[in-house]
Amino acid sequence: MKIKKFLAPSLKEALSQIKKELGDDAVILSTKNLKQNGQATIVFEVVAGVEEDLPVAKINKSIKKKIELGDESGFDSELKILRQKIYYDSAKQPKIEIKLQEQKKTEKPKSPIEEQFAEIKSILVQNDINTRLAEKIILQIKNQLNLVKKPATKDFISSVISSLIPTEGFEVKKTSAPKVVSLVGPTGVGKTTCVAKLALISKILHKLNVGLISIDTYRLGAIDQLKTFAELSEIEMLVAYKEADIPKIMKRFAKKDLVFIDTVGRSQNNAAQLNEIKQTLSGVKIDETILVLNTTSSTKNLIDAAKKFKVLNYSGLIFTKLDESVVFGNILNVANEINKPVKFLTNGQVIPDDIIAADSDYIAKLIYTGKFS
Ligand SMILES: Nc1nc2c(ncn2[C@@H]2O[C@H](COP(=O)(O)OP(=O)(O)OP(=O)(O)O)[C@@H](O)[C@H]2O)c(=O)[nH]1
Ligand SMILES: [Mg+2]
Repeated sequence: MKIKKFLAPSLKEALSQIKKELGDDAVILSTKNLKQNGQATIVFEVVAGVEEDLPVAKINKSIKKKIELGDESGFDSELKILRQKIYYDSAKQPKIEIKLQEQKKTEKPKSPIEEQFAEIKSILVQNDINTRLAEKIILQIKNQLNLVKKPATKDFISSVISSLIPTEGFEVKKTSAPKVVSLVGPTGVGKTTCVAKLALISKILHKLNVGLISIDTYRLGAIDQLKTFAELSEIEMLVAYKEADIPKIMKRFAKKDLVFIDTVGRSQNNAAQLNEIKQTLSGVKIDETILVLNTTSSTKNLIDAAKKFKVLNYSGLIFTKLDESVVFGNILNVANEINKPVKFLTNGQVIPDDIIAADSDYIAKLIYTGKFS
C-alpha cells in the first residue's frame, strides 16, 4: 500500500490533493487537526493510502480500529466518503446479486398436497416423534394414498403410525408350573404399582392363583409397600433377601398360576447394580421380564435406559404415567428403536384401574392427537 501524508487548510482541499496524487481508490487512514505555530489557524493533516483491489473488509477493519481507538474526531465526512466507496465497491460485485436471484427462483411454491404433508409432519414432530420416523410415516402415507386414493384423515394417519408400534398381549396359560414374570426398570417408574395392578387384575378378573416376590430389600419401605397391598388384596407375598431365597420361595409357590417378581429400581448408568439384579434372579427360570419406563422422560433417556437394561433380557415394555405426559411420541420412538413390544400402559395411581393392555391403534391415536380417547 502506498501511504502519504497531506497538509491542507481544509478537508476539501486535502481530499482533492489525495484524489489528484493517489487516485479515486485512495483511502483515508487518519486525520488530525493541527494548530499551526500555536496560532488559531487550523491545518488538516490527512494520511491516505492506496492499494490496488483493496478488499472492502480491510477498509471496514481500518475504520473499526479508528473508532475503537477513539480517534474518530473530524471523521464524519471521511466516514461518509468511505461508506460511499464501500457501497460503490460492493455494487461492483454483480455475481452476488445474480446468486440471490437464482436462489429465489428455486424456491418453488408447495402444491396443496405437499402443504398438507408438511403440516402432518409438523404435527408428528410436535408430538415428539423423531424426525426419522416422522419422515418414514409421511413416506408411507404418500405411498398408501397413491394406492387407495383416499384423503389423509386422522384415522388414516393413525393407522400408518399404528403399523410402526409393536405391541403384544399378556397371556397366562394354566399349566403345571407357574408363569414367572419380573418387572425391571429405573427408579420410581412405577414397577411396584404395576405389579400390584397386574396381580389384582389376574386374581379378580382372570381368577388366577397369584404369588408375589419382592427382591427390593434396598429401598426403605419398599417391602412394606408391597406387603400392605398383598395383605389387603389377600395375595401371598414373600421376600427374597438373597439369591438362594428365590428357589425356596418358588418351591412354596409351585401351585401358583402366576408369580410376579418386583425388583429394586436402579439407575441404568450403574452397570454393577444391574448385574446384581441379574445375579439375584439367576436362581429362578423367568418366563417374561418386562422393562417399565416412565413416559414423561425424554426419548434420549428412555432409549439409553432401554439399551442398558438389555442386560436383564427383557422381552416387552410397559409405559407408565401417561396421565402426567402431554406428548407421547417417545413411546413410538423407543418401541421402534428397541424393537420390543409394548405390553401395558398405565395412566394413574389407582390399583388396579389405571392400567391398559397395549393396543397399537390406541397408542397411535394417542400419539397423533395427544388425547386419550
Ligand atoms: N401419575 C401416575 N403415578 C404413578 C403411575 N404409576 C405409578 N405411579 C406413582 O409413582 C410413584 C412410584 O411408584 P412405584 O410403583 O413405587 O415405583 P417403583 O418403580 O416401584 O419405584 P422403586 O421401587 O423405588 O424404583 C408412586 O407414587 C406411584 O403411585 C401412573 O401411571 N401415573
Ligand atoms: Mg418399587
